Amino acid sequence: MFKFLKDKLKGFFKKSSEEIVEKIDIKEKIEEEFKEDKEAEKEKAEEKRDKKEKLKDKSPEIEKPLEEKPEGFFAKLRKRYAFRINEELFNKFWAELETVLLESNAALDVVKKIKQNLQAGLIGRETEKEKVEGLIKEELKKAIGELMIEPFNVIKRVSEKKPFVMVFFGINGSGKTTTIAKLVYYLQQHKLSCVLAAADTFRAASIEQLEKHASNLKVGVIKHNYGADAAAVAFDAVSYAKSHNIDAVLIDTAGRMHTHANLMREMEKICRVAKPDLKIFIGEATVGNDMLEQARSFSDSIGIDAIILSKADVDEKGGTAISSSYITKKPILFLGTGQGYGDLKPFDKERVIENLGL
Ligand SMILES: Nc1nc2c(ncn2[C@@H]2O[C@H](COP(=O)(O)OP(=O)(O)OP(=O)(O)O)[C@@H](O)[C@H]2O)c(=O)[nH]1
Ligand SMILES: [Mg+2]
Repeated sequence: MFKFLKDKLKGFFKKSSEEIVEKIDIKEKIEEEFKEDKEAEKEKAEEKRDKKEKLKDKSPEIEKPLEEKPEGFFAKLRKRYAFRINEELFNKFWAELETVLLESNAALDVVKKIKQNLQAGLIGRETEKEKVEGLIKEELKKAIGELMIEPFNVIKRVSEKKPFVMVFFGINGSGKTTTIAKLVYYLQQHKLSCVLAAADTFRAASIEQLEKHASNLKVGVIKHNYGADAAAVAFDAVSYAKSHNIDAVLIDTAGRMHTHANLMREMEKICRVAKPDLKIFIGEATVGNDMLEQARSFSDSIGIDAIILSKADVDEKGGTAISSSYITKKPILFLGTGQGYGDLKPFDKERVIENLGL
């Protein structure tokens, strides 16, 4: 997972730390940065000499050595090895890091935000040359961490209201039906009962696909015929859950492009009728920036509460995972990590950052 970004970052740090630390003339930087210190020292030395001269003139016999304040160990070390990260140095490595992030499917706005955070955290910082790489990595981790929103506890939320209604939407083939089945499995593991609504009355074989999962997982499916009103199916499923004391209703919907006005209106109707407690956008991690655009459009027209990123197991790049929350301002709840029922992992910010190998 996210191998591309991880490898690219590794390559970037390997190359850049060599470039930053070795090729940049640190000595020159030190001299530049500490020129002021040197001038002040020179002035101090001249003052001392003047005082000495004056004392000599007054009474040469009682001449006392002037107290020499020894220069501290750390001050010496700082002069020899420390340098300040300035804008010029920042720009040198940023150009390359920016390419790494963009190639990894991070959204443009996200890359801009990372730049701002890094600039704020790095420019003007003083460090020893050996610590530059570590410092940049720390700041990068912090910057990426700030982009992601900590997800809420799904089990807790579902347990708070009965029935808890969730509707899932996204473009065609993004993994909605499979993710619903995985989520049923996850809820069952936490002793929560479920019923499914086959509100994709549009795509051939969609109802049978959902029924197959339902039969494997031993949950009920509320269905109408193909071509029926999707909102009516959702409504019936909620009524069924109410009358059968079921904890959660999961509404499967037909895949739709965010640009298709009629289908977006149908989605709005489903939401009006079923009054979902959570509107979940299922996006394919591998799709990158297009997925973020879809999420933004769905968010603008229907409003989304959370995201599940499917197919994270086949997403080498990783930029979508770090960008989705910043773009939509909504949390990622889970990552789909395979085709089995157990392949749904609660989204964990720290784990994602760890995965980047920084
Ligand atoms: N590797 C992998 N494959 C997945 C994952 N989630 C879904 N898939 C696969 O993606 C394909 C499409 O999944 P569906 O669940 O049918 O997608 P959908 O969004 O319901 O599709 P439509 O109803 O046609 O819009 C299937 O072959 C799934 O097995 C995942 O997390 N990882
Ligand atoms: Mg489907």
